[in-house]
Amino acid sequence: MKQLQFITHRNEMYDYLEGAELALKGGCKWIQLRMKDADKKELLENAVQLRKMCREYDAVLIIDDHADIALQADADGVHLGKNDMDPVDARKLLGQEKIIGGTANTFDDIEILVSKGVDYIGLGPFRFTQTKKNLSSLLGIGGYEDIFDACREKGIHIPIVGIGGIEYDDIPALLSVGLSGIAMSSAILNQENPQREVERIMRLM
Ligand code: TZP
Ligand code: MG
Repeated sequence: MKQLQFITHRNEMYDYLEGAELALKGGCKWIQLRMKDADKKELLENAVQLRKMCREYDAVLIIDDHADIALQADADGVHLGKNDMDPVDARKLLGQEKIIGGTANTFDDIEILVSKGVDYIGLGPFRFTQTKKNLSSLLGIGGYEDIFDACREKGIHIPIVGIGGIEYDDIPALLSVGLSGIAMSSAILNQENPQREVERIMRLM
């Protein structure tokens, strides 16, 4: 089965944890707590609360950017962007049991992240999105195809998840390129019924 990763965000309707709870209720088994504007105290409070919720639903909890918060909240792992802690240092801090993910925009990024021992890679952006500021070049399906060709050529077989502006109708084509999963935020939260949208996506996975 392919994986849906829900990335938290907030909009006029839902706060971070409200959105996460709807994703969990819809059957999503992987939540990334992403709170770009929060300070560490607020992030830790939300992480501890979401830790409990994810345990109830038997879902994985990953903290965006902050390995120290992942450790303090006893989350399952951390997702590191290019400006965050080096994955090698995060591994020293978190140990072998925790999950470390990294962001890639190119094949070169993937090679570097693999050499640094990450467990999975978030590759994007697929298309324009307002959820993330300072977006890198858009990949489109063609970009993913090229990068997967390069991975196969170099014998790289790490789980890679697509991210950035992905909508329900994009999923089949993206999965057929070779992605092991899809990370989504706004296309779920902006639905009239986010929980039902997650249920629909999970059926597709
Ligand atoms: N990294 C690249 S795009 C993105 C992140 C965190 C945002 C994903 O959210 P959306 O709303 O599915 O584009
Ligand atoms: Mg980040």
